Amino acid sequence: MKIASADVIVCSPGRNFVTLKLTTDDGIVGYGDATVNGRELAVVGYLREHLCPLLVGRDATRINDTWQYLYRGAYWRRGPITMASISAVDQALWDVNGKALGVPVYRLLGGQARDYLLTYPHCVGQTVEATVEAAAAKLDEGYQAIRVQAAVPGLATTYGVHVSKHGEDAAYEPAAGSLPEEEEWDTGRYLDFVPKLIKAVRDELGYGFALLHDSHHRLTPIEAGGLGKALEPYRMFWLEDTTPAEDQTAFRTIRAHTTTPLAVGEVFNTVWDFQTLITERLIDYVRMPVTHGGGISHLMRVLALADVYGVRSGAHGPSDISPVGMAANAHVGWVIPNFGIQEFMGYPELTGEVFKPSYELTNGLLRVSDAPGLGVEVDEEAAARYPYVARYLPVNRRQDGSMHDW
Ligand code: EZ4
Ligand code: CO
Repeated sequence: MKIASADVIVCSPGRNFVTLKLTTDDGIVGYGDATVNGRELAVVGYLREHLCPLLVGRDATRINDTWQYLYRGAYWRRGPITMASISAVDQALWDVNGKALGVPVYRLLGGQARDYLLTYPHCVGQTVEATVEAAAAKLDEGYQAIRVQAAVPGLATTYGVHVSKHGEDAAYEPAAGSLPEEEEWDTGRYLDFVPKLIKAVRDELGYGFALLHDSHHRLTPIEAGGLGKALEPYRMFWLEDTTPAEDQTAFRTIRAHTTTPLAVGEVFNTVWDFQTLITERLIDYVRMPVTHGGGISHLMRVLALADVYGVRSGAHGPSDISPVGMAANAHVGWVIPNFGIQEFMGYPELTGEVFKPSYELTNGLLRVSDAPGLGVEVDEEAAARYPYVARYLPVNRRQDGSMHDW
């Protein structure tokens, strides 16, 4: 079974997605997600110009060898663009091989290890009261885990609580066409506010569910340690991305100050980003998703290392990872011993016109299907109706006008 063609599908059904399509000489089609929000066409260029020519004619059954060929064969390797591109190839090859053998990918990865995947949605509001209400509504729907974010008083904007036409979440809809939106940041206001928000959620709704919060890379290590300590009474499931993620040693400081569990890695792309964090037991959850972390093959390897140190999975699952990438996350979660939780933010309605996943989400529990491969169909005619739209993620400034991490 040889790869006969490699094509890149770019579409924007509600938001941009980049999808690699591999077709074998016996007509089997496999898909892989390569969406990097706000930098989509850089990945398209990497795939079309640099990887696709290497793929045509290769043996489609040699997934590991192809991974090594693309990774070791890139002298300038790693980074989100390279690793999302390699990931798409890896996902598409697993999809092809599952379809060729008539089995779901999880069967090839070792088989089912659990009956469902615990997921969490986003609960947001402009006030504490509205956020508690949004959280209560999700718990009523049957969710057992929720992430809460609320507008910080005194700031014009807050990460994750933007009102856009797709709902109250900035990540749904980066600014279209123009320059990035500018958000406002003040660490003091944020640190004063978050413990009050989390306390209100626990006081009103109790402790019978997992509670998560995302700091989105904005604190210093000592600020992060202080926040983690302040949140200890509320028994968080995790505190996410407290500090800018490129500094692994920051977590030594954070860890020394708090027992609140820590999650990091949604912007990571290889095992090397986790080496210190995992082997020194500085984190509790690996956020790296299949799409941005070199594919199913590489994420499995990272999670095998994590398991040795008692670290569990908690894959990024925003609406800017396509249903193909979400399915790939789910197949990995289905088989590993150290699954923790899966983020499932949800998709704009239009996305469902192009991507037809067979996984099922019921009462916040995600189950993969027995469809061969990854189990996601892509309607290419529908994709053609929604051409790419240039969009940036926001940037972030402190109140004195200087740049801060978004
Ligand atoms: O900001 O996916 O935990 N989730 C997040 C996301 C990210 C977006 C960026 O594209 O931090 O909302
Ligand atoms: Co996050």
